[in-house]
Amino acid sequence: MSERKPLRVAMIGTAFMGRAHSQAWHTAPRFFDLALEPVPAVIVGTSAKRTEEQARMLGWAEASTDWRAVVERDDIDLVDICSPGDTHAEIAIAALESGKHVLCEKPLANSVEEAERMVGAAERAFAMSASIAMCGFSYRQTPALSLARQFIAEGRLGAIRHVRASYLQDWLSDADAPLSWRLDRSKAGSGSLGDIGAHSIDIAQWLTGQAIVEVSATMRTFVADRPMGVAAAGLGGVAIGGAPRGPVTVDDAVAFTATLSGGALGVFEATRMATGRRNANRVEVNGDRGSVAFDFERMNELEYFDGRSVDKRAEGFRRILVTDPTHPYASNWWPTGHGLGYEHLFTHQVVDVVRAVADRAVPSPSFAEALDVQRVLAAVQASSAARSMATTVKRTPE
Ligand code: SOE
Repeated sequence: MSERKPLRVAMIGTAFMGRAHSQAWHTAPRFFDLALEPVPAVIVGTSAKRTEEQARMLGWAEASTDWRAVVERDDIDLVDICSPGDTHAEIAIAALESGKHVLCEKPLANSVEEAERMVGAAERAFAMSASIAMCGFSYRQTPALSLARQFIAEGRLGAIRHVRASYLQDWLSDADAPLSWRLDRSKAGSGSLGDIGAHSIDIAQWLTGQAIVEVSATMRTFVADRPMGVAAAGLGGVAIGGAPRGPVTVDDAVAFTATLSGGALGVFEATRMATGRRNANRVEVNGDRGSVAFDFERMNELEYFDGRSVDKRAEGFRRILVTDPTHPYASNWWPTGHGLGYEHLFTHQVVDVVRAVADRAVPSPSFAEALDVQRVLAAVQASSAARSMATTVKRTPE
């Protein structure tokens, strides 16, 4: 038996993120030296049958359908929120007010107003009981992106001029892919923008240390209605044969330019309709001395260009295989060259959250950092709605 003090976890959500977080709660204490031992205590869902099945499958001691009762229990220390965005504020605030630590999936909320209330609750809880509140922008925990951030902080890239980020998926390319909660504005807040564009916004600000201060955006919904569906293991669910169609109330795609506080120019794109691109979460940063480039579809690699090299004939982007023990998080895994996968991000996220709890430290990404992303999401939506920067291209009349 472990000598470590337990950290008893209740997780809300049984679907994709619930499964990813579950494996992380089990794996993190086996591979990393943690001061506390996470205990997967209660999993909470909406259907009793599915929640009990998932408790058995994913290794949770108990199943419940009553999140309110669970967050008030004295034998729970941390609440992990993996449910749709419209539930985040209510659950997180209730958990923080009853003295729990909180890990909440991204985007933090469905509106700036909700996110502000969550930050207020997090600040009060930290002051009162050192309760921590972290948001799950899990791509920060990719070893290659952590290395990119170290390079930028060390000045290897020099003054940052460009941030180019695109997050491309294709699970909505088929116009008959079913209507899931991710396509319902009242549940998800927005579409590609909040679901995946939020990751790019967070990565851009975190990598460069610069805030996005101005945006000019266009959003598009290509498929206005879709067949009703049922949840399934994949992202989109499964359409019910002959089902009626319901309206899509979010964006399918968004593109925007941005100005960053240090003067860098940002170009962003997010879509779940980039046919053939499965999870191409890409970012490139160019400075006056060097560049880095990353694509999650090759998540173990970071491209790095060192513009100060003396051997000009051999100059070019080099591919760093980010699996050496000197690379972030890598020393706890496999021998050099034996790569990591998507699930490792969540394991690293648990490591970071448990360390913040043990150290009584403000975690990163904090709720305040996630509110900052929320403000950018709101500005992008406002800019697109106002079409403020849209200028019609003048053409010769036919
Ligand atoms: C769906 O587009 C999704 O599951 C996102 O919600 C996640 O944040 C991303 O990591 C993978 O794709």
